Amino acid sequence: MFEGLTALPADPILGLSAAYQADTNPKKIDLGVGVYKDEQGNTPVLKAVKQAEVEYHNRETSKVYIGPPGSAAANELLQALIFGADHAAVSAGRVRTIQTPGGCGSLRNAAELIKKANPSATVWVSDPTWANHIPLLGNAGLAIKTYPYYDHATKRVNFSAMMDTLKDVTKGDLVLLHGCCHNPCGADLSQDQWQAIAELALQNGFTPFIDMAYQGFGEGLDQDAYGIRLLADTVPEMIVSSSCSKNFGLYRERAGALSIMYASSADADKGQSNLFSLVRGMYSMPPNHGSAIVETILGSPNLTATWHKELAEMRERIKSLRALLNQKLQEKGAEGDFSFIERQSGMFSFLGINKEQVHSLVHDYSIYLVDSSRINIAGISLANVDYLAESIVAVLKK
Ligand code: PLP
Ligand code: TYF
Repeated sequence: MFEGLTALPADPILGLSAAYQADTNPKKIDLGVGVYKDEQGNTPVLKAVKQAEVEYHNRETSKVYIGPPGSAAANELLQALIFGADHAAVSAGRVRTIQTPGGCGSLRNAAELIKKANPSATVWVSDPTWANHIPLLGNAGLAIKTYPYYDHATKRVNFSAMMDTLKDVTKGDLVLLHGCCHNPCGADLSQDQWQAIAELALQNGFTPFIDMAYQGFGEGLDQDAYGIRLLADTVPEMIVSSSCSKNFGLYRERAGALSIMYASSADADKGQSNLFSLVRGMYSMPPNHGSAIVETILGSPNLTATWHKELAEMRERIKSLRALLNQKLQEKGAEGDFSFIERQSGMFSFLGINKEQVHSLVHDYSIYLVDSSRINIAGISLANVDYLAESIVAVLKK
């Protein structure tokens, strides 16, 4: 039966890791897959996670099934992290959270629920957006359209073009927004822009759908949730897909959550029962370990303090690397203005070079990045930044 299948290309982002591993050039630099790295190029387990794992190991008495929504305590703690402690919608029982296999599992669950609630819904995604949004939402059968977002010329959000498209989006459709640290472009919405979107959503009736994969990597845990909390104060319904992969460094444990704010607690009860049914039809129940570690950290003031410190270190390292790359490019005489790298936030920015220049960086300089010229800032280090800047300056002349 399988002879009729045709071979498909691999994930272009994950594929870069294998090419990087196989490269024997001692100067090689990996700016591909978006995982945090320290100065040595490692992605260590956070201290808060290691300590929580010991505590959890000692406390765990059973491996019995966890159930479709996962841990109620973990879900409640994540609600507070995302919406803020004591948000009115949470207190009113209008926000319901389920534990999911990573942020990806959350996005896919959301897509399935949207499809069930409104089979003809269109999800509007930013141009550009994270490549995986297309299969995660589209494979559930949802129609996907794009709204203008990043202006490659100004290196900023083209907000007037964005709003000009979104003004025609109406009730029954959804607008997917990156909560912070836009992947791939690094250009985020200002507070005024969030306000304008919240007002438009309220006026037109479309449902905001927020992908929050980098809370704490931009300006801070609360600052990065500004848009979500403003929307939650303004609109009747919204969806939040969140991931613990980056901010807790739990990547392979697949810890994420789907939080839906419903118009009423009666709608919330119905929505939850549908989600449980969808989860049953896909994977029955989520993995436990990653979310149990998150629950252990967020449930302990000491571990939370350790985590906040480690998260701040990751955030500050990325910010300082942004400034450093801009400075080194200037010093080495790069043609053009790269100050946008310093201005943007989170793990990613586009270098803004063409595909041939990207290929030259990969093949001639062993600097690995995706074709779009997106770089993972965390892959830069004090040890490699000079070589990186010199190589970029060289390919800019091509
Ligand atoms: N959304 C965005 C924009 C991402 O960059 C990621 C990935 O890292 C995710 C969602 C989901 O990540 P995960 O499924 O690993 O939690
Ligand atoms: O964009 C990135 O690099 C991260 C990691 O299928 C990632 O979000 C990349 C590809 C993928 C899953 C995660």
